[in-house]
Amino acid sequence: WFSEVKMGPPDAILGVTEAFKRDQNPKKMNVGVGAYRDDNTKPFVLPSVREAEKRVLGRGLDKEYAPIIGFPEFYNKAIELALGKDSKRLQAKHNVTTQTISGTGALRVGAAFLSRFWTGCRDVYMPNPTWGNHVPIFEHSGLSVKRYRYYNPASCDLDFSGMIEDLKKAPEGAIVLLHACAHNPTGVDPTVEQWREISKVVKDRKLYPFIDFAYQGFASGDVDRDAQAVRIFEADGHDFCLAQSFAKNMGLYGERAGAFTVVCTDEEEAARVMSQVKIIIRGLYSSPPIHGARIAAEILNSDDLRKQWLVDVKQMADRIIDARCTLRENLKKLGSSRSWEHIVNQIGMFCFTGLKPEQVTKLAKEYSIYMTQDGRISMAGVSSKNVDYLAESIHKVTK
Ligand code: PLP
Ligand code: TYF
Repeated sequence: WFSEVKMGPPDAILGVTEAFKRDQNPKKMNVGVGAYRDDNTKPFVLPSVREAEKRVLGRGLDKEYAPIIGFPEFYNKAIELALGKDSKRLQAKHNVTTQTISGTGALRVGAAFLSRFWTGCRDVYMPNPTWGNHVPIFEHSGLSVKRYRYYNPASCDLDFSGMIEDLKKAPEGAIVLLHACAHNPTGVDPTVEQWREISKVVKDRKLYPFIDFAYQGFASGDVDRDAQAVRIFEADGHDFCLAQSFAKNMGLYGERAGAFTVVCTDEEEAARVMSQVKIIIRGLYSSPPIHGARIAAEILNSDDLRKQWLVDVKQMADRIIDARCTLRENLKKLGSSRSWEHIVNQIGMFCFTGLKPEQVTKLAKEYSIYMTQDGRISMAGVSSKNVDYLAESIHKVTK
């Protein structure tokens, strides 16, 4: 039956882990996938998550199906975390919020909803570059992927004028995908002033914002500060879609806890949109997984756990910032003639090194250091124990 099916390529990001696993070198490093590691490069379960899980298990809950849209104790707190307690749109009940299968699920449900109901243009404008999975998520839903300029490799910084120019040229009614903070893969975010201008252009050009918020807390260590862009869009009166993930900021990767929101024009529209989002989810996977959402809800609803969690998030963000500084310092000490300032200027989980594909290949082949082909390093995989080796190896391939 499937004799015509061609072999597909391995995933650009997850394929890196597969290659890493096959390598026998004891010095090998996996700085491919964006998953936080502790200073011993071991997966890290947040203390707040451990405690929340204990409390959840202590309740002896059953394993019944969750409702189609998940648990309200989870999704109501999730959207409040993004928009803030004082959000006017939440108070006015303009939001349609559902639990989803992590951030990917939120994007996929959103893409399916827009594909079915969006009456504007079917183009989705994404930053160049963007998270690799954004493209198939929207294409699988039948929308057409376009790009806006985002990163300037010459300056290792935001190409803000290019971005604004491209957004101004986008057709009226197009969808525009924005990374709320800690842009993946570049680690480069617009400033607050730039966000205000982006918001204005999106409004003037009648574009529809879809905001991907996968790293709340990971950019600055402060969940409210990282929400500034989203809150600017709310304050400017946009209607928009929002995808949230608790994979990174709660370290709940495999638990798949996320949320999807449509901020609607009014409560009546929200009721109609909710009915259709439910129909879409039912047809895709019926209902979301329960355990991760229970843990996240436990944290977000208890004062003590929430406090602990904010400390945990800050600790992860700070360790990454430290690792950036050490990597840059080491490269300087080794006498690298290149400027590695961007390593410390970029934020969030990733560093877009500017390494060329052949240098990336050499690092994997000769030094057993595995990163994505675009030269992205997951800083979360860098520790005080392997940072010297990483710096030396990068120096050797960039001499
Ligand atoms: N969006 C971006 C930009 C990401 O980097 C990720 C994960 O790496 C996600 C969404 C969604 O991840 P998950 O489905 O694990 O929540
Ligand atoms: O490192 C990244 O950019 C992501 C991480 O189910 C990831 O691709 C890995 C697995 C997954 C979702 C996201």
